[in-house]
Amino acid sequence: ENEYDPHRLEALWAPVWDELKPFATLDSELSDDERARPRKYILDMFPYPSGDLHMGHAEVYALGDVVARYWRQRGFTVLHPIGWDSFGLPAENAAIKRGADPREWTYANIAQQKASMKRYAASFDWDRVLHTSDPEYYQWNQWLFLKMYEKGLAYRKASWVNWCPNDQTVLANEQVVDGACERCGATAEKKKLTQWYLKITDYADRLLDDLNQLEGRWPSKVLTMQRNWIGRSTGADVDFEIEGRREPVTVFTTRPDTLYGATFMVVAPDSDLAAELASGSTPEVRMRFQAYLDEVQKKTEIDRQDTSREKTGVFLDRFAINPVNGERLPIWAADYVLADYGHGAVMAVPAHDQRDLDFARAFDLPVKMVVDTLAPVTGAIPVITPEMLEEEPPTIDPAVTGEALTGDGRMINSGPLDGLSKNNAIKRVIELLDERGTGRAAKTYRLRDWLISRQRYWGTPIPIMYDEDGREVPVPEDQLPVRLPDAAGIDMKPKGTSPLGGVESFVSTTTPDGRPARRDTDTMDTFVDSSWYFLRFLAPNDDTQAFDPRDAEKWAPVDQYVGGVEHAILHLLYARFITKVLFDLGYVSFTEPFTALLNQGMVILDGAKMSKSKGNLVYFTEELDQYGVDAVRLTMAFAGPPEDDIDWRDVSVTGSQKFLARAWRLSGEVSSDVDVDFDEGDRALRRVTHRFLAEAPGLVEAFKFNVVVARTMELVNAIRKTVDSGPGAGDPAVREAVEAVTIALSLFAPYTAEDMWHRLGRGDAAAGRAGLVAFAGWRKADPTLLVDDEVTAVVQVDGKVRERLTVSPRVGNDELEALALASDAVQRAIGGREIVQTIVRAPKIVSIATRK
Ligand code: ANZ
Repeated sequence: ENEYDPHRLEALWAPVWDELKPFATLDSELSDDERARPRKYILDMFPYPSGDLHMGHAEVYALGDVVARYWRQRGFTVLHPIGWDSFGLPAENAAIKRGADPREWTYANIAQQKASMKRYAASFDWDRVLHTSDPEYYQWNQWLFLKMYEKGLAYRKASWVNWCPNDQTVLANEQVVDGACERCGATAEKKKLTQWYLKITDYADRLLDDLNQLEGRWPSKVLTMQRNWIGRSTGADVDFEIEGRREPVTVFTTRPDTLYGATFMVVAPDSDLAAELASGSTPEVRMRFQAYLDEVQKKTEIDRQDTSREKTGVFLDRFAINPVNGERLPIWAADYVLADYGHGAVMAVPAHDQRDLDFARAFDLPVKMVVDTLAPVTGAIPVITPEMLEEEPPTIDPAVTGEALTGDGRMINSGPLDGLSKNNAIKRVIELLDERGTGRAAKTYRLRDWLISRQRYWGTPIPIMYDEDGREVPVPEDQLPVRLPDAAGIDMKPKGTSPLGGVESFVSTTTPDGRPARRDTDTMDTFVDSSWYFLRFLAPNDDTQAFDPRDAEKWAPVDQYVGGVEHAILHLLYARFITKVLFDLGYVSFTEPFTALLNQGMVILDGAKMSKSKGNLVYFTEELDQYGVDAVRLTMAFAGPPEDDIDWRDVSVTGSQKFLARAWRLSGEVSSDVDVDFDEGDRALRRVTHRFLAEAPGLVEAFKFNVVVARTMELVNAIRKTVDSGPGAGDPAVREAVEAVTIALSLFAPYTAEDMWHRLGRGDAAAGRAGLVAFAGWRKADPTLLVDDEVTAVVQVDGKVRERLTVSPRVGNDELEALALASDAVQRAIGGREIVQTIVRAPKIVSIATRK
């Protein structure tokens, strides 16, 4: 009983917590006092149930828990739920490979992960668990789909889609990474299919503009990635009459100022427009166009956007008329123009656009300069020396140099625009086009509508049927859920059409007015499931609605979201989109789902991502068996700033364990009198304690968990000195300090902290969960104790002073070293080089030498 044994503490406290349900927050579980407190919603990204938890989970759930437990100590009622993102391909692939039932495979993994999470003492509300593969959950995906369908936000269209030849299913644009399937790495292909889309493009401006609200609360890297993904371009739409065609063709351009320099038009070969223009041309053109199209279809998007590639194309023997000067422009089909960007057609201005210039030079098309980039637009007029006048000036003509002139300058050869700068010419030409009705200011986005149909089994059935005339009929809400049939007897092998198509009892149905109908056999992209799950946590057991808007008022939006940066685009963008849709539908009163975002780094080994294939896995449960839960959790927090990767080779879990043992031992030495007057305690120690109490909250809120741990170590050291060579363990300041340590440790090492609290005589069994250390409450710092009694420690890196730290005179060598390494300035000076020697002389100096 007097040795620190983490496994004994785990066995002792886990059942107590199970019994008391400390973190249950359903309304029925809250006391009046808890209901009256301010609330926080802290959410960790929910896991996908493939196998047991891994070290990545261990990190995110340790860090998210620090935040949740911290706000509880600050007097908030904290919602911290967990569930499983349990639909998706891995379950189905396991089924195909091993003949397992995807449902059984999934729920067995969930049970295992859940047990591991409990053991890990993550402070989740276990009454709110959800699984997206439960009909009780996915019926609300179907409800959401129907709501969006009513509003015209869910629609079906035939178009070229990304196709994974290996998984035999379509992929959203977001799921194609570097031209390959994000999941299996197979090169993505193009296929023309009729599929369901959600109209995220209607929300492009709001998705972009609202990012400004998140500035400073989300990692700037994520904000940039979202901005680039949405990719707004501003410019103009210009209408060109086409000879032999009734309707004009519209092109999008960011440079309408260069309209007088257009010398040809290019259309995307895989657009309907190209096919139509070719079909109205000569038989020879039709043949050459078809052959070209066949070639193009074999290329990936990436190839097509590669500017270094040789330009290819076919002249369609058709002509467009430039609306400003009546010039006749030959029309070509070429694959550097993409069918699904802008209008799938461009006005080519080879003098000022490099892709157009490369094409013009390859096919001998005219190049006409309309911007004199040597003419200054602003600033001083260049000095011309006599020597310069002597020499023949080097030409800038793009037709000669092969370099398009993309810079600013004065307009030339452009009629009414001549002499204007680029920006003024853009304004002027848009006015001219507006007056004539042949063009207008316009924006274009890189963002595409969200393709959600998947030809797979293990997902949410799309709640649409088709009558005998093939017309869409939405499933009435009161017939939801459209249940996924049992897996037994279903052939899940990918064959390009949904496995559900083979289940006649599923497919065959009737319309609400009694006519025979066939169900849609595709399932939804699982990103639909996770786009609104944070709302379902508010009422996971409600079978009358997706969530109660009144609960949303109470808890949402999420105050702090914690998870991996791999979700920087897809998941976060979709969740932001659906939140705005729900706002527009009147279900929520906010427009952004996640007020703040923390992206933790990865856990790596020897500088490499852990993976089975590399054989460098560290097993989560083995670490827990060896060191105990608390030491692993503390190590995650102490390893460094949460955003950085943790190399498991560089951390010392043993060190964490030794520190916990030191802290725990103190709790047994403190005098048993709980009613001491702290004011009578040793002032020197009290000063250290109160500085800690004052500083730690700001550090937690800034996610400097590692520094908080270092400060806790410093405090433990100070207590040790007071006990061993100062006023002794009976001094009231010792009890005060050990209690502060215990409450701080409750964020990082819950088993150890609970036991310390109990040994200190504070854990009150009669008080229910309020008697647990998790609800002890952060102690207030006494301002009169915050003055002085500190020294400056100097940190040198390779002989140069890089940092001055304010520390307690009683700081230990280990803590001082940790504080030094936690400093940004020191890290910058180390610059990623290997540390060869560190000399620490607490409390004065740390000297670090690196390998040069
Ligand atoms: C004429 C022009 C002149 C252009 C010039 C650029 C420079 P971002 O900025 O990416 O939005 N474009 C339009 N639709 C396209 C498509 N479907 N596939 C390939 N290219 C397309 O690019 C907008 C510019 O890309 C547009 O402005 C158009 O070329 C081209 F000196 O129009 B520009």
